[in-house]
Amino acid sequence: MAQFEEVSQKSALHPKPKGLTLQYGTAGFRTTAKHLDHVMFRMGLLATLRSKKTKSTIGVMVTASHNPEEDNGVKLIDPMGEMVTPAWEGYATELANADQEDLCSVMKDIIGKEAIDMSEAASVVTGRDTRPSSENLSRAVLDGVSCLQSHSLDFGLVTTPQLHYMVLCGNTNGCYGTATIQGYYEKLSKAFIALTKNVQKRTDDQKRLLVDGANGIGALKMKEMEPFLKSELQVELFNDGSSGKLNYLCGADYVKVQQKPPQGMEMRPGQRCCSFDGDADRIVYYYNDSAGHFHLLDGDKIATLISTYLKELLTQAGLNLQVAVVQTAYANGSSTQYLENVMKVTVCCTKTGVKHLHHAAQEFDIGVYFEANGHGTVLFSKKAEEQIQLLAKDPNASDDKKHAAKLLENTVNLINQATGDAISDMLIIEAVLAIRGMTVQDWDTIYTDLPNRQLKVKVADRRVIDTTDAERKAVTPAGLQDSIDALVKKYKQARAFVRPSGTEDVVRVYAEADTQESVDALAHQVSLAVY
Ligand code: 16G
Ligand code: ZN
Repeated sequence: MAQFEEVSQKSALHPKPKGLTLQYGTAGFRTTAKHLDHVMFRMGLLATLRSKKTKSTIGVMVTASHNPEEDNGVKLIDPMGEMVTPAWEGYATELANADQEDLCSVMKDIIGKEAIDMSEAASVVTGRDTRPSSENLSRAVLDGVSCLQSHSLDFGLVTTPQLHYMVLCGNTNGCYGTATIQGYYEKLSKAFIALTKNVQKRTDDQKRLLVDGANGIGALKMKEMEPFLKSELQVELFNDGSSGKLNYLCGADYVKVQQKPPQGMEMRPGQRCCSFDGDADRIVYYYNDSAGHFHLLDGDKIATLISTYLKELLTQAGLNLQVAVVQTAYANGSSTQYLENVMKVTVCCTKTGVKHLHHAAQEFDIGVYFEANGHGTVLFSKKAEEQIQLLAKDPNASDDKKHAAKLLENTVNLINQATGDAISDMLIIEAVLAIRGMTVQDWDTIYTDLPNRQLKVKVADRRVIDTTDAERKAVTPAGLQDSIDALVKKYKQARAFVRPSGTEDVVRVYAEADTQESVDALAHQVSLAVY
């Protein structure tokens, strides 16, 4: 077949470095950019096969998120804006690691296993972050796509969630929104303005937000979006990419891990600040108090703020819809306690990685999911969206109920349901704070985080650690969990777990307890038990 000849020929232009094996990990392939050209070409091929199989548009995003600027990565986006299924992650790994001469036979194998009709049309959309390597790498993706005569559309510089949004819009005949960058800005800003315009006495100070763009794509896109927000949000942008290096001493990951503000941000006491990560799919908030102490409001605090707001509106609207919050083992124990015992919402815990949280959240009428690191969104079931829309239009509903339903309707429109999105999350947080008349300090005091500590441990083979119960218990090696349990017993309000990282060659240790001294000691002791 001519298609395969072209694949053979063109793949020679994207040679695989000898002896290199890579794995499609938690968020796709990620490694030094130098080693990724062949992977990109091959992901162009695989995205085309996936498109033929699903008869839908598939996305390919070139980014390494919060990794250093020298790294890069790629991930595939499935028809509804989700991560690809595990079977296709397996194919991605096989295809990326195939020797040059075996490439076509590995492809034919996938085509056979999935019974793909190669005469089907295909459509692939691509996007990339601001890394210097991203432009060439995304060209390699498009080279792969063109080998199989697929239709392609390159969105160029976009945030990861913007590409997820394009894929979802493209596959739902525009019902979700218009599949253009302009369409994205218009949808979100319209909802944001509708939510905030009726809020009385919002001062300019309350409208002001300091944003750390991590010197990445999020900064660029915030500048583009600003005119659409019509001064309802006044963003002061730092680390906008004009001079600093991507993710270097800035960005959501740096702020969360270091528990300190990014470099270059001029914070006044009490001022609301937030940081995006390198591809703008994660966000954390923070402020300095008048004594100069730094306060971090992470994904758990965001989930609490949003779920509390949604629950109140549902009660006001008289809608009987179940709100659940999906967390991971990293969620601070105080947040889980507060959600379960005070807010009385269902809380469930999944393995780390957005795809796990996303799938769990789909099980509820309204599923709020956030990782502590700031990655998350809200999913509304069809039933929930329909009930909200019906009530907002119901001529017999009371003004109070209708008002709540309209707020809910605009909230649905403001949220990027394809995936966690720093820009959309920021706008929803700003809207909630405005509507509820809350300062960042009010938000922070909803509950107090338990002191916690994360450590990394380098071991010979991290795969010897196997976990269960959403990574909260180690099943192997034998005796490890018993040792952890014994250590945890020595401290008050304590909890600890270990898990092999899905993105780095390390074992991660997490601990929390009643005081910082206790938790530091506990984390240290647990890390010794891992050896
Ligand atoms: C990836 C995941 C993130 C997760 C992190 C855990 C996506 C898009 N990203 O970055 O959600 O928190 O991995 O890394 O799924 P770890 O396994 O090294 O701890
Ligand atoms: Zn990211």
